[in-house]
Amino acid sequence: FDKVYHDLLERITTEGSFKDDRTGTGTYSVFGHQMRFDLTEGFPLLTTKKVLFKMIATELIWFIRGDTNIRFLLEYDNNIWNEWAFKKWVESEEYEGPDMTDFGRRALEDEDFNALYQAEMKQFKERVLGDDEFSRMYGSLGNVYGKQWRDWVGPDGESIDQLKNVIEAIKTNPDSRRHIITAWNPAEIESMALPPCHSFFQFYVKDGRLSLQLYQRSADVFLGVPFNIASYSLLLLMVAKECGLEAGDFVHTMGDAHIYANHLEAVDKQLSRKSFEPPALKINTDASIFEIDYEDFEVVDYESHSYIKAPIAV
Ligand code: THF
Repeated sequence: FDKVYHDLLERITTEGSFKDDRTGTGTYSVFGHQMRFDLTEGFPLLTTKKVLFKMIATELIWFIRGDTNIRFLLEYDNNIWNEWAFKKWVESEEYEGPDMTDFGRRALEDEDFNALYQAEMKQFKERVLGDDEFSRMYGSLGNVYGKQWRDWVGPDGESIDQLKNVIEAIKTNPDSRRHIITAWNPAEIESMALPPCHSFFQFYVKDGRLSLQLYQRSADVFLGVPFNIASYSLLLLMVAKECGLEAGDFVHTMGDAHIYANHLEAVDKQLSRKSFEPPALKINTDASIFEIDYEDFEVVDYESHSYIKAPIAV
């Protein structure tokens, strides 16, 4: 599994071309890449750096619940979506603290500002966790993944539960070529803190095996992709179990696959490491996919190299 991912890192570092991006960091990118993971061989949690399964599992459960408020994530000490909610807060009318324009970049460049930012972020998290009214207003990321998966609003205001519908269709009509869930809702892009990166996926059933292919329009290959691989593989295992099928392949198709310029050193470090055998994943419950908790998952025999820290681009 690590090799498939390392091949992508290597492809971008050798063939990738430099491009400016929305965040002002700069990236090396290729356009169009596909990886395939056969889940009968194990669970694709990378081993050449430590990847925090808890963050991946709690984020996925959050999507499945149709939740779009970071409070749920914070309750599990999952901080991966904080910056996007924080951005909405500091750009709002109500915010009266110190100027946080471009906080992502400035926090990296200016130590004094970073201290100010950390303090402001700490307060923000405490308010999202402790203050219901504030949380409703500013903990929400808008109509992001969870909303579109579970409650896509149709032309007459009706709610479409894409995830429920697809599971039902896999059970009753496995050969269908329409097992699709899309988070890319053009009418609602404006109301999202960040337009969906992993935007569209499809299931496929053959010989009792369920496969899933994801189209990811924009892939932060060093920080995001290890999460995305494990997340969709976990979703595939959960849906397969729900439908009484075995898991087949997770196929990961990417549009703009990029490495941020300030991740290159971290990438070199990771590429120099030898991989371990992949772990296995167990789901220790018969609860339905809509009721599974984080505690029901068990990662078995995960042996990995240490973390490699790198800054997230906002
Ligand atoms: N924005 C950017 N620039 N990259 C992304 O991958 C990304 N995501 C989500 C939304 N916007 C994005 C958020 N997903 C980490 C991992 C995934 C994220 C956000 C952040 C991250 O920082 N991981 C660290 C440690 C995490 C921790 O300890 O809390 C890591 O080392 O893996 C694409 O889905």
